[in-house]
Amino acid sequence: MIDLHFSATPNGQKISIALEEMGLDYRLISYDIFEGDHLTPEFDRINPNHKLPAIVDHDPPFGGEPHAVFESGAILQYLADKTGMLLPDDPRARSVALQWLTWQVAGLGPMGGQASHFRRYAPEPIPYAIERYSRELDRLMQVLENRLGQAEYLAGAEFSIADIAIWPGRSAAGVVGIDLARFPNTHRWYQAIAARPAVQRGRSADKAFPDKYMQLNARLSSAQWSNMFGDRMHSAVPGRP
Ligand SMILES: N[C@@H](CCC(=O)N[C@@H](CS)C(=O)NCC(=O)O)C(=O)O
Repeated sequence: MIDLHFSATPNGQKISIALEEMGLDYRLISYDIFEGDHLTPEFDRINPNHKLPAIVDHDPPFGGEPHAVFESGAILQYLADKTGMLLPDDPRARSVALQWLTWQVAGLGPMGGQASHFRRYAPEPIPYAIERYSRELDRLMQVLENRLGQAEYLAGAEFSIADIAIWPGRSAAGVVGIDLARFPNTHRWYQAIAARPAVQRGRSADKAFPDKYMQLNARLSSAQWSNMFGDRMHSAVPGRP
């Protein structure tokens, strides 16, 4: 049994989809990040970075104590290693899969997050920041489009954890003003993955993005803003004022 510490966001859905695809039993523990559910000392013991998702595996493949894993890319790799699924055995294809997985967690995800922040959450508009991150996100979407013009899936012929890392954020890119119609290869890939039964289970009603996380002009209360970006979020890390 695996505990999935989850918020209904693209990062959370990466893991619910992977667990469904791999047929692993899990218990969904939902957090409302606007309300600061992830800022507790209990959650610090699972993820010292206080972000979702995280898992606790009560039956780790190496035995012993329950094992906690944070960072969505590390969780996907852990689950692929545990099950021998969704990461190609062929060393070349495996290397390609890990390149695209890393590209998502180190590039597409953070850049998309900043584009989202400055377009949707910043207390005042900062045109330079909006332009900088939106343009970089658009460039990354073109990189994805070009790859999916060469191969069916990110790693090549096989669906892998690289696709799972990238897929949930594609619909969120529309919310920050990316014109998805410009990327037909990405659309073809998105539709093929959306039709997978395990993917549908991994984003079913209890895991679907709530409207409040998808608003273009998000209006947070001061308490919610503090939980997400301000003093409450910062002071959750021990040692911070
Ligand atoms: N690099 C992390 C990013 C995780 C992340 O930023 N999670 C968001 C939800 S999508 C979160 O927990 N936000 C709450 C906060 O920043 O306070 C990963 O890939 O797991």
